[in-house]
Amino acid sequence: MNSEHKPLPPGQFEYPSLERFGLGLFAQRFPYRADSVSVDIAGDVEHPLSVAAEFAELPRHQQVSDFHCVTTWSCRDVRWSGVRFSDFYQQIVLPMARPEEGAGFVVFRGQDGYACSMQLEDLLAADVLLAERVNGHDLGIEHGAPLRLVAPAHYGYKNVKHIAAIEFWRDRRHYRFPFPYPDLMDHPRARVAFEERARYLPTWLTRLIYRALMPFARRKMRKGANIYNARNTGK
Ligand SMILES: Nc1nc2c(c(=O)[nH]1)N[C@H]1C(S)=C(S)[C@@H](COP(=O)(O)O)O[C@H]1N2
Ligand SMILES: [Mo]
Repeated sequence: MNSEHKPLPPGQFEYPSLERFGLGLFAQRFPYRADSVSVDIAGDVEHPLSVAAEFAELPRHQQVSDFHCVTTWSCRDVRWSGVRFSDFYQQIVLPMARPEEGAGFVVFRGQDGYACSMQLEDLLAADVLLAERVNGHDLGIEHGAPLRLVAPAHYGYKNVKHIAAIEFWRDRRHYRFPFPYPDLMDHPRARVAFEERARYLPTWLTRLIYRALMPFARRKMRKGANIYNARNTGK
């Protein structure tokens, strides 16, 4: 389908490029190991483990999908490649980590300290990737090196970058949205099509607040990346 005629989801406007974005707290936090993938699998599992070589052997997929940030900007037609979450779950998590019955509350932790949860059933959708590449390049520190989640049906904040660990829990006891940000910013599913931006607040208010905050967050993230790049090219 020609994307120019595909309407954006409710409350979103088109932004011309995928720029580094996120919560201000993480603007100057970066991955400590950006060049090789290693994922800790933990939580209510019989056998917690860390995978690297096993992950490298999974089949790779490419997909083109639109990216929707909760602050109302969307970037169309982002080309990702990586491993389907469902392959990772079926070929690594189930046989090797052996999650307990009902461990369907999944927490992703980033190397920068960011964390967000997803429901297992949402992660098993065919368009959910653990991505290593974007638009023909390996992920850089801007977009989540070495590995990030891509779940196009869910707002950007669920798409955790710089993945360090993936935890499978039976309940949400071991998780909170990064402090000091309020829990109400974190909808348990955050589906774009249903405009599940946040909890409790009316949609019109959430749009208004986020739209106002967006330029500040963008500026902060840009500045953070510039500082990182200056430090790492100066060496
Ligand atoms: N580790 C980590 N993942 C994160 C964030 C972050 O600050 N740290 N920000 C989230 C938000 S709010 C958005 S919109 C997307 C932005 O992805 P991008 O920087 O590749 O555009 O990453 C999400 N994943
Ligand atoms: Mo976002």
